[in-house]
Amino acid sequence: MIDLYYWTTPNGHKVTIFLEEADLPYTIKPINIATGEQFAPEFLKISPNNRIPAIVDRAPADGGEPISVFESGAILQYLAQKTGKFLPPDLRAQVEVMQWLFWQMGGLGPMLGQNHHFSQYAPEKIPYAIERYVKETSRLYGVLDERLANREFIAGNYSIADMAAYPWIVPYELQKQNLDDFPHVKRWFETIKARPAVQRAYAKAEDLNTQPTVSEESKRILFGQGRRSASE
Ligand SMILES: N[C@@H](CCC(=O)N[C@@H](CS)C(=O)NCC(=O)O)C(=O)O
Repeated sequence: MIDLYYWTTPNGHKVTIFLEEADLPYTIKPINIATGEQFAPEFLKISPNNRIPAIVDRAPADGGEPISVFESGAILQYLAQKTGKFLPPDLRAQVEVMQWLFWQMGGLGPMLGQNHHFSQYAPEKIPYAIERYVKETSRLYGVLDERLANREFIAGNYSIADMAAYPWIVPYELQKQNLDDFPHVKRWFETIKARPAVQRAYAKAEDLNTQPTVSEESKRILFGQGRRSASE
């Protein structure tokens, strides 16, 4: 059984998508990041970076003590290795998946996150910052579009690379992107959106969080963070 420490954000959706696709039993442990639950000492033991998602696998493959994992890319890789699903064993095919997974983790996610921040949440509209991240978002969509021009999924077969990227494309309108400009991304996006497991994953999010709007208090919690002291 997997415990999933989760909130209803793109990085959270990556893991519910995997768990639904692989049909693995799991329990959601909600961590409401808008109210500061990510700072609870018990959660920080599992996720020292005070971010969701994180998992605890209570039945690891080696039969030993429970294993906890934070960072969505590491979680996807762990679950893929545990189940033998969505990460091909063949060396070359695996490299294809892993480089695109890291591309998502190091590029697509962080850059689109900054796009969301400066376009929607920053207390002042800074045209330079908005333009910088909207343009970088377009560039990354362009890279993905080229990649998908001659393959159905990012690394050939449907894989953890697709599960990592898809939730970040869902808010494309907020990111000031038009999917008609990226026809291969559009086709890929519609294909993944139609998958029953993906629909189940997003339905879980809707059940949990009926108020996804970010209040002024949650902005303070999320965007006012500085260094935590070790004694806190
Ligand atoms: N690189 C991390 C990023 C995780 C992350 O940024 N999570 C956000 C939600 S999408 C979060 O938990 N934010 C809480 C906070 O900023 O305190 C991952 O992919 O797991």
